[in-house]
Amino acid sequence: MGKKFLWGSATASYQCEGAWNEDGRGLSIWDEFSHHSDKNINNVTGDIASNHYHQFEEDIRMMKEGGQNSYRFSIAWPRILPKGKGDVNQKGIDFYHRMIDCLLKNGIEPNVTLYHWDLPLPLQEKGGWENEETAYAFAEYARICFSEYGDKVKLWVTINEPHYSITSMYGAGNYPPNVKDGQRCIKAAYITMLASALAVKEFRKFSNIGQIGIVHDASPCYGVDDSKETQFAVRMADNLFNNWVLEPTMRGVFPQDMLDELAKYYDLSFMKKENSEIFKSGTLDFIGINYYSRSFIRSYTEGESYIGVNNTGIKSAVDQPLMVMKGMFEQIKDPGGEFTDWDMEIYPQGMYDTLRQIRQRYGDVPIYITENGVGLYEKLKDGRVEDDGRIDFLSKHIKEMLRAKEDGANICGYYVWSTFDLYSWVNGYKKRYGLVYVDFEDDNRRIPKKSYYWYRDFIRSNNNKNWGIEQ
Ligand code: BGP
Repeated sequence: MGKKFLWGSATASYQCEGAWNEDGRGLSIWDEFSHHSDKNINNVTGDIASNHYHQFEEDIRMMKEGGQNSYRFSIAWPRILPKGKGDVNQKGIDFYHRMIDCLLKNGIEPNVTLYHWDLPLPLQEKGGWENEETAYAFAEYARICFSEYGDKVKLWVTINEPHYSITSMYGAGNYPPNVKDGQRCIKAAYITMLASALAVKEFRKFSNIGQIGIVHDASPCYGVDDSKETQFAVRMADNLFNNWVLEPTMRGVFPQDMLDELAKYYDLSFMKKENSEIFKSGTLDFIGINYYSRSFIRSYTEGESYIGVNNTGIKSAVDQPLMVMKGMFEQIKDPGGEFTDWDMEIYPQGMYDTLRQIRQRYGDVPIYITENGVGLYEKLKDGRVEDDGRIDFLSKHIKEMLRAKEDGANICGYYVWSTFDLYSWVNGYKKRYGLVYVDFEDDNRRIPKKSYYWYRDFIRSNNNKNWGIEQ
C-alpha cells in the first residue's frame, strides 16, 4: 500500500476543546493560568474555546468537504489522567475514540500529539517539568494512549514545540508557571526532552503502531553579517533554538559546543549520565516542523539574558533586541523585514532554508510541516471573511515547501495552523489563525473563510500530482 501526501490542518486540545470541567477532566496549568493569573492580560479562558469537544463532528465534516485528508490534534493529558498519573478517566478515553473513529470514517488520517502544553496541574504542583518524575508520568500516559488508540492512529507526536513552550514558561515567563530563570529553564528543557525519549521507549514496545516523531518550532538563524563573531552567535542561537531539540531526537545526544558554552553560565549537573542511554534509544521516526518565522542574529553586546514577547497585538510593542543570551548572541528585528501586528516576521524563504538544512543534517528523515499559518485581526463582513492576507501567506510558504521537496527533502505532509479559530494562548481570541471563522459571540457558529475554499481548491488541483510519493 502506498502513501499519500497529507494535506491537513491542526489544532491543540486546550486551545479548542472547551468542556474544561466536563466528563471527569482534571485541571491543567492553563486552567489555573486563565482563571487566576494576573499575567492573563487578555482576561479570557479556554473554558469554552471553540467548543470542539461538542462540535467535533461538524468540524470533521468541514475538513472533509475542504478536501483535507489528515487532522493533527492533541490529546488532553488531564482528560485521560485527571491527576496526571494514577486513575484513568474512561470518559476521556472514550471521547478520543469517538473523535478518531469519526476521522477514520471520513477518510481523514489522525496525526496525534500527546502533549500540547496542557500539563496536569497536580504535576506542576510537584515541580512540573523541573521534576524528573513528570517525565516518567508522561511516559506512562503515553503508554496508555498507545495501547488505547495504537491500532487506529499511525502518526504520533510526543511533544509539541519543547523549545518554544519551555522558553515561554521559564524564560520569557508569559506562559504558566510564569518563571523567568535561565537555570530553571534549561533544566525544564532537558526534562521535557527526557520525557519524549521515555515515551519513545514505550512506543517501541508495541508493534504495528505506525511512526512517532516530535514537533519542533524550527527557526532558521541568519546572521546580520558574515564576521567571525556573528558566525559564533548564529551557531549558539541555532544550538538553543533548534539543535537542543533536533540533535537528541535524531542522534540521541546534545550538541557538545552548546553544553560547553552553557556550562560557563549554568549548573548542568541535572543532566545525568545514566540518562544518556535513554536518549540514545529514544530517537524518532520523523520530524514535525512548525514553521512561522526565522531568527535574525547578531553577536552579544551587553546586559543580562532576557526574552521579549508581544502578546498585545500592537505592532512594534517589543524593544530591540528581542532576546539576549548573555555571552552568546542577540536576536533582533530586521529593520527591512515585514512584520505582523504581533511582531512576527513574515519570511517564506525560511521555510525552504530550514527544510534544506534538515536534509543536509539528517538526510532522508520523513518531515511533516505540522503547523504553518498567520495570526490576523479578522471580522465578519456581510457573513464572510475575505482573508487574502492568509491566502498570500500560505501560498508563499507552500511554494517554498514544494521547492524544498523538489530539491530532495522528504516532506510527507503539510498542516495549516489552524483548522478553525481558537484560543491563541496569552493572545486570547482576537488573534485568529483559522481556515474557518468561529463566531465566539454567536454560539460558536462556523463560517468558512475565503482561505478555506482556497485551500480546498489548491488541494484539489494538486491531488493528481504524486509529489514524488508512491500512491
Ligand atoms: C505554535 C503553537 C500553537 C499555536 C501557534 C501560534 O507555537 O504550537 O499552539 O498557538 O504557535 O502561536 P500563537 O497562538 O501564540 O500566536
